[in-house]
Amino acid sequence: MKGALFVAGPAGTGKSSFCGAYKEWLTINNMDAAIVNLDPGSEFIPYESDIDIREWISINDIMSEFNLGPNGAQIVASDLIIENVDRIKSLLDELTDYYVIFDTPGQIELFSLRTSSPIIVDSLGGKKSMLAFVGDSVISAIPSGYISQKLMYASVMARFFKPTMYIMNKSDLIEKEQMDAINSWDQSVDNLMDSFLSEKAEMRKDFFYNVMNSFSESGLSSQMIPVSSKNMSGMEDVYSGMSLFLSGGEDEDTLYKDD
Ligand SMILES: Nc1nc2c(ncn2[C@@H]2O[C@H](COP(=O)(O)OP(=O)(O)O)[C@@H](O)[C@H]2O)c(=O)[nH]1
Ligand SMILES: [Mg+2]
Repeated sequence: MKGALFVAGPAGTGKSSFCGAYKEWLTINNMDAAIVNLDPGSEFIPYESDIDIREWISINDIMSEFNLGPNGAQIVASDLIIENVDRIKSLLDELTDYYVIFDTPGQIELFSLRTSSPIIVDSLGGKKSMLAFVGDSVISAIPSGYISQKLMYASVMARFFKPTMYIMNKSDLIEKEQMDAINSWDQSVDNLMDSFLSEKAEMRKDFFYNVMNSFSESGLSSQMIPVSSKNMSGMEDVYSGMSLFLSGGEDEDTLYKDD
């Protein structure tokens, strides 16, 4: 395997669509790419998977075996992924020159809050593992949505402590002015707070100012990559981010350095 990209994010932001689009982009550009579907609960996936956890884990079987509803079964299913790691690893051994993209469970907490997930990432991708947090451009275009998704992004980083790209998917659904506003929030916490206060005038500014300022000071705000999985735009920027990491340009030490 050349590199491993674990794609995480809230439900419906387009993780699976992004996995499919990125694989297609890599393939068009003459690179070998494969997708591992790690979401046992997905009913439909918008790509052809190369390895699929649903071959070994079935939500319906878990529901009847453990007498659980769909939500409980999804949690058990996430924890059962780890029992299939060796099986997946032996299939990955055959993909020597491949970029491998891992699609993760639909709801973010099923991946980022399970204690098994960082172990799964380390076992499957090792030192070549990077994460991609997929956020939604439409949600990001509103200051409160921008802030909420940034906090989710931070929670993924706190959990996995791996280099993590911020992919802002569905960029085709927002206007140029909205994209400009998002960029201006990325550039300046003052701009973000001005917009946030005009959305929620009753909010206390200090708390969020300090939180967002810490993003800005740590360099995390500059990493959002606008992408449209529908139009296949932005994929080359994702590839650059991955290449930079894989070539040693951005490792855990440099990403988390304090200054
Ligand atoms: N317009 C647009 N829709 C998208 C894009 N990516 C995903 N979608 C749609 O968003 C919905 C959720 O996508 P999906 O990939 O299943 O999200 P997931 O739950 O995060 O895996 C689907 O209806 C997709 O067609 C995009 O870049 N642009
Ligand atoms: Mg999905």
